[in-house]
Amino acid sequence: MKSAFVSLIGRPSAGKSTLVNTLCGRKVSIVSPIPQTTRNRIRGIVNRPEGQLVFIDTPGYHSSEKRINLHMKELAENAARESDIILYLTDASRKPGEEEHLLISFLSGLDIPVVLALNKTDLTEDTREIRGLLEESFPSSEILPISALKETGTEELLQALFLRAPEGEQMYPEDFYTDQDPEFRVREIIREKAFARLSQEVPHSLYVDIADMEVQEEDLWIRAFILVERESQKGIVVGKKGAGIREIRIESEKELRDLFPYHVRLDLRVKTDPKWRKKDHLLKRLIQ
Ligand SMILES: Nc1nc2c(ncn2[C@@H]2O[C@H](COP(=O)(O)OP(=O)(O)OP(=O)(O)O)[C@@H](O)[C@H]2O)c(=O)[nH]1
Ligand SMILES: [Mg+2]
Repeated sequence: MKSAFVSLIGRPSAGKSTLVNTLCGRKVSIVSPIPQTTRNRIRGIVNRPEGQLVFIDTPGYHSSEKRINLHMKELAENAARESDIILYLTDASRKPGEEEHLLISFLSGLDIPVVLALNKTDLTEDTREIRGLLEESFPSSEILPISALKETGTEELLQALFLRAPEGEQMYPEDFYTDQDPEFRVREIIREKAFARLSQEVPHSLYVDIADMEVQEEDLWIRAFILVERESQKGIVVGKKGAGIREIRIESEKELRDLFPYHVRLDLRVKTDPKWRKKDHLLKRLIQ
């Protein structure tokens, strides 16, 4: 049996979380068009007759001196260092930028096999520039064209990963597809629904906290907060006559009801937590 930890590394919005979900055949990690959606290391487990691959989705690789970005970059780097195989995902629809060069220099310094996947090939035919850069940087690695969204090339990618995976015992029972605790999943689903209806700086300025979760017979009661940095952002999230927060609540409840075997009742409110992105103790708790 084969068994490996595979870290998924790539610039923000390359499609890492979409790919983890496609490979696992279900939603493991939240997705949005906003760069830097993923803030954590998220495990998604794939079981096949060949063995088990444990994927580690990571925050998009991005260089910035902001404290939160430094935490996220370190998290991605540590996930890469601790994995058996690195799956480096690039976005074929964008010109390779500074992030690509930074990543290539980081990955070149590690002694871990790198598998290269070129994502979003449904959007473009011309992949010469990014291919050229990858061929030059990783001369012995094959480049696999895929579309995580349209689910093309992903079986071939799995086969390529199993080929490089070492022999070993499975690390999780076969019916596991992730190891996230329920509270974390709730926070992430609410964050995804909030990201879907907000723009510019507001998504980056929010996090979600759970006050309590309690089962009462058929119901799962969840009391949660969306925390933003400023009063003005609170108004944006709440929306006209509360329409914004209501929509986030309803969308979250829909998905949570599919996830938990209870009738989920969500009490969702908005609060401010000024300068939370500068609080190291909070960042340590939120970004891990
Ligand atoms: N057309 C197309 N869009 C894709 C594909 N894969 C992902 N996307 C879209 O790209 C956007 C970003 O996807 P994510 O999966 O959140 O990207 P990510 O790399 O996890 O982003 P971060 O967590 O911010 O680093 C979303 O709008 C996805 O729907 C693809 O193969 N084709
Ligand atoms: Mg992501």
